[in-house]
Amino acid sequence: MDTRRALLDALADGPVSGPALAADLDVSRAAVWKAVEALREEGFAVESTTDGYAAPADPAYCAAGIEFGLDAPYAVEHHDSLTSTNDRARELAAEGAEDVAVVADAQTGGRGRLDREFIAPRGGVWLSLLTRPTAPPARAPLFTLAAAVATVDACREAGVDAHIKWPNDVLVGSDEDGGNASGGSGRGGRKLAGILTEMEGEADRVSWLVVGVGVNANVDPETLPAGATSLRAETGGDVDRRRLAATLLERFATLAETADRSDRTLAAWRDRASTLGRRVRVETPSGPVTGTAVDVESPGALVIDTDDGTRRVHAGDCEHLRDADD
Ligand code: BT5
Repeated sequence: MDTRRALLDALADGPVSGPALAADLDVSRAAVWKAVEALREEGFAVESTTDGYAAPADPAYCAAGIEFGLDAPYAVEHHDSLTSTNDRARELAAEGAEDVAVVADAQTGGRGRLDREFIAPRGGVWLSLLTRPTAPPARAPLFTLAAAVATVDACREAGVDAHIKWPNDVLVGSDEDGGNASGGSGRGGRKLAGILTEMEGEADRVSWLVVGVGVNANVDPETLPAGATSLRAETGGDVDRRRLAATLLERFATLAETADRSDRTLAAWRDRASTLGRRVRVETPSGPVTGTAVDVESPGALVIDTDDGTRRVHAGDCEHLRDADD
């Protein structure tokens, strides 16, 4: 483990003196001092107390802040602004990196699926995690489901009752409480977060996988597309983005560890989904499929009971229908 992470871990256990740290980490005192200064420079304001170095009471939303006390095997890279955190993670993948989470305060060219634009102003959590799972490419959608579960759990911890709309939207509320005259938009609620997974693989193995998650955390919904909401708008106050990002990474790591046991991820997903049991219309690349969503199957297919029998759809945009709509 590098000195930086070891230092963060030591600080998580309480104040510790420079000499004790040097002995524990088996490095020189000068190396400890340099590592402390580097953390401060990043924005993690290590305090000097009579008991030695101590972590800041309220760590900032920066790389070290997110890594501090993080129970997941990821390093964090923080940027003030990027075109897209997914693009940066792909760049890191090309350089051979793995297990890195890229976060940015703002994105100027955030991407959704099918090259749609994703608006990502300051205040949100825009995060892309680069991993190299030992899984065949066909199982990649399971990681998207895992990310949706992790995102919902992080939002719920922040006090917002989020749910998943297949395949990867994280929403709050339902159409019915939107209260518009047409009785709902079919969106299935207000969109709080979106997920974009990209990967490169060979025939039998994923080479790299980038899971990009965008959560409208402390963002004014007026700066977002219609139908979007933010954690701040839902809770009435700023949420702790550092905790949100850390929880998201920790939940994802736990599910990814057991990705060879898809039943765990699927069960967690079903538990948090609002799509199952609903009448839906999914726009698939080969045309619309309408019916009742009855289940999700590995690696992420939505099972729909239609008038013409059971259909399994693997990709598409899903609309929640009111019974009279179809
Ligand atoms: C998504 O696509 O929702 C996936 C979004 C993934 C964004 C993350 S942020 C970190 C990482 N870096 C990136 O560049 N991307 C990832 P999709 O399901 O295709 O939805 C896109 C649609 O959502 C748009 O066409 C808008 O209608 C709407 N939208 C755009 N920005 C939004 C926002 N901030 N909140 C809610 N809805 C938004």
